[in-house]
Amino acid sequence: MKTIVALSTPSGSGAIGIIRVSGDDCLSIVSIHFPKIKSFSPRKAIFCKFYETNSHVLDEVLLVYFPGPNSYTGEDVVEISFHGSSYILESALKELIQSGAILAKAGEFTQRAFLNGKLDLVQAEAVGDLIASESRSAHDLAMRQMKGSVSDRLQELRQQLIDFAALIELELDFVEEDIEFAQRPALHKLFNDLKAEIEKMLNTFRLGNAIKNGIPLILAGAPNAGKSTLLNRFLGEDRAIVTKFAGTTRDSIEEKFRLGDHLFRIVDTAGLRISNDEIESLGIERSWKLMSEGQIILFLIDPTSCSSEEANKLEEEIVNRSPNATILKILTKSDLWDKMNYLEYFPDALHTGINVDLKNIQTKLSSFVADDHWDGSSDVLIANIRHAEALNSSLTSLNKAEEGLNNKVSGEFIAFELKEALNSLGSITGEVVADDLLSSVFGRFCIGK
Ligand SMILES: Nc1nc2c(ncn2[C@@H]2O[C@H](COP(=O)(O)OP(=O)(O)OP(=O)(O)O)[C@@H](O)[C@H]2O)c(=O)[nH]1
Ligand SMILES: [Mg+2]
Repeated sequence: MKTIVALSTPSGSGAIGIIRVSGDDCLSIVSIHFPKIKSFSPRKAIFCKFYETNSHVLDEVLLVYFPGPNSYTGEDVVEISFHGSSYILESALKELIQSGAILAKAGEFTQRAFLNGKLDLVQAEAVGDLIASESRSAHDLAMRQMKGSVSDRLQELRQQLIDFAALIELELDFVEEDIEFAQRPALHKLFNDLKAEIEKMLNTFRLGNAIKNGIPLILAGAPNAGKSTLLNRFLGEDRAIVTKFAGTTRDSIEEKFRLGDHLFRIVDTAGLRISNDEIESLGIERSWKLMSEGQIILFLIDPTSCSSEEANKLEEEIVNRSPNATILKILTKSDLWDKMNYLEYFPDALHTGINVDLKNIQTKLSSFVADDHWDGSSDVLIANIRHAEALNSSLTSLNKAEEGLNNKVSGEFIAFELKEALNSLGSITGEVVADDLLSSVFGRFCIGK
């Protein structure tokens, strides 16, 4: 493989910047710039000078050599820590390219690690997730995937399918004798078990995705209820416009914030009412749609302007439109009212207001997260849309195969669908690699990883 080079730390100035080189000619290319080093001891930090080809010293650096196959990529790798000036780092890259290395593409180091069998595709993607993780739960999830929990489970599923497909193939070889090696009741049971397993994994996607990208938290309620005010308080900044006029928020506003170990994606929406204003109506439509996709809805009620009957009616509609969401009722503007008065009508509600801290709401949110295992504590979690799509298509193939079995269609058809299901499962870990798969997976990485 040609030797690649890239800056592995973010560009810009910093205390240090690390350039990584990997490939067959790694040592011969690097040694051009370190004429004083007689031997590159493996895995030892060497303090030395980096020379440009014109013998000018560019920097004093720390160099570590990892001989393949015991390196990240499985190839010979050298990592050089420079002082983090953009001039030094750009010059060093230029020098190494002049000496024969080529600039790495996004994710190419990890792609080589995959191609050299150092990690499977799920683990490679987990490296990307780890770099992008913004909370402890997202970090834990990526670490678990790197260790291979999803890969192991998929491997078991694939093995069962392979055994199954082998029996069907055997039948095909003896088609004239009309022998059934694969006992039908046992086949049906296997189908059901497999499908249940895949469905179980698919069901974790909502959770896995929420942990990775933030748990969706929708602020909903009538106009003027205090939604944007609460958004601003969660974020600690004046992100959304707040006015005394009902119908201020038109378009939804989405921001992330961290609470304890978790990342939330909080969405402020247009207040819900029948409106003759075309723009506001579009915003309200969007609010309903967001709520139907939401996981937790903070339903805000200003009890000074909304009766409990009106609030109950609105809540009923929210429940109807988003049956899977957890709804947390919050009475707002408590500084304006006598608490006992209104809390009597809404016994299960929390409250907020000027000078009321958010502790009670935050504690409740944390308890929801723990109850629904949004802390990433489940063993196998699907957090990647590519994996979910592949699981879905394997399920489709299994359904077709089962239908074929019920309708007594030819073994060839069943064998074909089983192979399709196997391919879909195999594409998740990278055992089966379609042409454009690798570029789409690794293209999302940053350069230098
Ligand atoms: N006294 C008091 N006023 C509040 C409180 N929360 C919000 N308000 C006021 O209520 C009015 C509406 O607040 P917003 O946060 O804009 O309400 P909203 O729900 O986003 O309204 P729309 O965007 O129109 O749907 C503003 O004048 C706020 O200052 C509160 O806790 N106490
Ligand atoms: Mg608003």
